[in-house]
Amino acid sequence: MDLLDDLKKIEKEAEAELKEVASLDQLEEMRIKYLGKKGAIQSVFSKMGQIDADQRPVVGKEANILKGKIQSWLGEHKERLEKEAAQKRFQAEKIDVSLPGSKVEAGRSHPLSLVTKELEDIFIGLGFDIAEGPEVESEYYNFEALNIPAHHPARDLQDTLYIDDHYLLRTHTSPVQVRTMEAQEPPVRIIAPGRVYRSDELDASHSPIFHQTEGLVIDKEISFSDLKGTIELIVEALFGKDRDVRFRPSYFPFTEPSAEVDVSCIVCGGEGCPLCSRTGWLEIMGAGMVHPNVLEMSGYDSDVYSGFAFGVGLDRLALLKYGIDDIRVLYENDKRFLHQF
Ligand code: 2NL
Repeated sequence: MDLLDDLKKIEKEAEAELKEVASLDQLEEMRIKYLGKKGAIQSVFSKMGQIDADQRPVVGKEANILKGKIQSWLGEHKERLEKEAAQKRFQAEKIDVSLPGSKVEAGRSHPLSLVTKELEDIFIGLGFDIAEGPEVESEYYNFEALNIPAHHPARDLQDTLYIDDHYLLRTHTSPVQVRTMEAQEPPVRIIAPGRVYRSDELDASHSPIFHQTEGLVIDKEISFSDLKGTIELIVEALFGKDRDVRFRPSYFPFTEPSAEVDVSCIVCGGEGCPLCSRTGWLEIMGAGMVHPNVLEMSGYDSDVYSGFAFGVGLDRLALLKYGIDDIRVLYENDKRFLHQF
């Protein structure tokens, strides 16, 4: 047996195998194979007893040299693999600090939110509460309780979006006021802002979804002059001191008497221009004294209590206040439009 030959074979084999080692796991396998307790070098040492005594120091020396050689090969290779892995990681984690940052864009309030908030602030200042209610309503709360009879055109499929035979998308926020009256005794001082629905085709001045704020005041001895005073105050807060206010007789089933409220044109001041169709006036809300039937249906004694109510279209108010000529832009969510507010 020639152990020196064996050592040479082991060296050649290890040298070739090392080239194929591509991972730290493979490297460890190789270490065990050559340098482990049952490894190739150890097997040479364990055969030492079978060779001539004078050969033993020579073989021992060579075996130790090869052991050291393989150890240093493995060490160098390990370093190389670790460096490559680190390089790969650095490449993957590379950050180009010269790239522009990703900007967090600050949000803006929608013009409808702005006018709603403005109205809420004004009314909170006057001692009103803000009331809310469901957008899917029963025929009772949306029509019946508001003295709107069965044959009234507002109830028609043409005008109202029905969910089924008895439920519909509220056509005004009045049901919120009815629910408030049912739930509490006078005095009542509330506004009900919110989204309402009608079966309208979308065009520059109509949208099937729009927004309204209704107000309701009920107490003993509330008169039409309370209504006038309150509305004059609101108009001043919304449009400034220079505006005139005009009340025109009108009709709503839920108020008696009823009025349309006009404000002197915010563009021409009353001279007549395209915005006001040369009348000098802009119609901004409807109002009136709450009909006794409405009070009675909600459980209030109409001999003791009286009240006034009004309704403002928030979309139209937003268009007027911000000089917008098409309602559709309020619902398109085009950021170029929304970012102007
Ligand atoms: C308009 C007209 C109006 C009311 C809404 C109301 C509510 C109750 C009782 C009586 Cl619970 N009235 N609301 C009254 C008059 C007019 O709105 O043209 N809105 C845009």
